[in-house]
Amino acid sequence: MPDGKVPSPYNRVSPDLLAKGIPVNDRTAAPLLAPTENSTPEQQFDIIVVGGGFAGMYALHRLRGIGLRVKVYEAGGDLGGTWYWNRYPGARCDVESLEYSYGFSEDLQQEWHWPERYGTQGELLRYIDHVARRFDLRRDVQFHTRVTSALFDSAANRWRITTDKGDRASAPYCVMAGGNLSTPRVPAFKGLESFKGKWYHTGQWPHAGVDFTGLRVAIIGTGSSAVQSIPHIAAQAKHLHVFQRTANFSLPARNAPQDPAREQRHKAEYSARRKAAFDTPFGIAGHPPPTQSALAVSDEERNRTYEAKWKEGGSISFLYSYTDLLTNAAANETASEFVRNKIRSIVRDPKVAEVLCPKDHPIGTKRLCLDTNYYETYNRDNVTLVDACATPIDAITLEGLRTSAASYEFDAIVFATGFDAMTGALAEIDVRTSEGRTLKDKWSTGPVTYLGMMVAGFPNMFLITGPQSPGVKSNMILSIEQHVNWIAECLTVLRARTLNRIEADERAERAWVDHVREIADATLYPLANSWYMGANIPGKPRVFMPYVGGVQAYTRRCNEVVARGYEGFVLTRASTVEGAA
Ligand code: N01
Repeated sequence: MPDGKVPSPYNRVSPDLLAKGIPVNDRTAAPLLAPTENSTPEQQFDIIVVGGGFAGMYALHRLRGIGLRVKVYEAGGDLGGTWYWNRYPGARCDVESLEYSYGFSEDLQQEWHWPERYGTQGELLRYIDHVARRFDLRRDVQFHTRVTSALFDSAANRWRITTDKGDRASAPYCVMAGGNLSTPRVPAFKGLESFKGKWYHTGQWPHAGVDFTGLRVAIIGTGSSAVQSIPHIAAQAKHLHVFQRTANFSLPARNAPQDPAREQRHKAEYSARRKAAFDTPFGIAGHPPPTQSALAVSDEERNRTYEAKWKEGGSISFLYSYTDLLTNAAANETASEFVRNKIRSIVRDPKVAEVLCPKDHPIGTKRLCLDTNYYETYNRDNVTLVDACATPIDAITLEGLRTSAASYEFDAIVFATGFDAMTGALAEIDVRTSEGRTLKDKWSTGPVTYLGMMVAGFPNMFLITGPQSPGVKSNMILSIEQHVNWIAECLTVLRARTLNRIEADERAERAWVDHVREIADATLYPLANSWYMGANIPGKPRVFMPYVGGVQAYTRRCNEVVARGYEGFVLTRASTVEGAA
């Protein structure tokens, strides 16, 4: 694995690697077959959707609703995307479930009951299954199938898709809904293949679960996945060593059973709340916007505010304490130091506490983690924190792991080392046009899109919550619905005007990319070595990828573009040699 990719369960994996317990989901259900030759006849659809997570599911439902023949290809064995793959212990959403759920159907949002404030991975899959059954989604989804190439045949005005199972399919339009955090990456540590124990990646966790009872376990990484899983693994393992390269800020989630009165109130005003969410920066209603700078109040008042937010739990509310926490370093430092002091008060060993205190980035500029008993876990006798910044990991060894300072023996290693975020899923597909343009070349110095939804030079290909959209900096489901609705309306307009091609204009794209960068540069976000910047993948261009101007500004812009006759897009009727829309 020289490039550090986790072997996909649906690619051929050598039997000796399989025997070592590489986390391969659905081993029995997903035959590890070589693709058949490209002799299969091409299937034709009106639109092809790549990915069956929350985005692909809603795209299927919504696009069916405007009368299109839709086909979804999904690599996993079922719907769910992130929630299908990320089955590590403690996996749970960090946005409250009453918000992190579809709003497109009033009946659906009324009938579903979320038992806890934040949904567990299992609960989210149950919800996904309910949605799939209720809207009869699975009949148009082909599972265990990874799209490998997408070619825009300009003369035919069709996207021609091939898959790892040898399928060939085409449609005038395609929707890339492969997700932002769906390509797990294991760093290219020397010696991984020699390790005699088992190893796992949090983002490709075995469906049967893993029993760590009595085992000596290492976990590498301290991002959200690690912060959630560490307390659970520590409770099982004989001993857990946590290898932390960079300390991360985490706030208490304060998860709890759903309060029935709160749920009732929420449901009574659901549609108004969903609407109001579009008028907020993160796409989540119910948090009054801050009105003053953190530097405009006394230390006592500020600490009282932070203390109240700490007790309440959740990240949005905390970052919403003051207007300038993400734009002014001095203001941010007050919040950062508040959390560092909390860490110092929770973790009994002052040396361990100091290593856990993040000092290299302002709070909130990396994805803020939410936890249950994360810092408390370091008070356990069976947990050891290793500072992998001071003593970096040299290699994985036959027995375990070696740092620059010591050797360790483990029965299992957990890689909580993250994803090739935001561009990884698309980079795994050979996207090109019949004129010879490739997305790989176009994005060689970082992704460029118009509104995070289309790429100039690649007509009729839509992205859902792509780079330069608010996606990952928002309530993902709300952003997904906004994108899919925009696309569905756009296709309806094209059809009504007997047009069949839409393409982003290069100048509009450039202006949008500049705008996204200017907004980011006015914040503290670019100061962190985050996956938002591509900083976690060696060699990846360092470009701040999300749009951080807020959901409200972004939605307004998307609506204005439509009101001005699809400003920045070129809509045409392409004469085709076959199958025009
Ligand atoms: O991944 P990450 P994640 N040697 O990239 C470390 C979403 N999510 O899977 O910071 C040693 O955040 C790396 O260290 P450093 C959420 O958006 C949501 O945890 O690069 N360590 C870091 O500590 C989240 O942000 C939920 O120095 C190495 C860790 O691995 C995103 O997914 C739950 C290393 C990777 O952290 C990704 O989270 C889980 C190396 N060579 C995830 N390489 C919820 O909804 C990397 N690391 C709650």
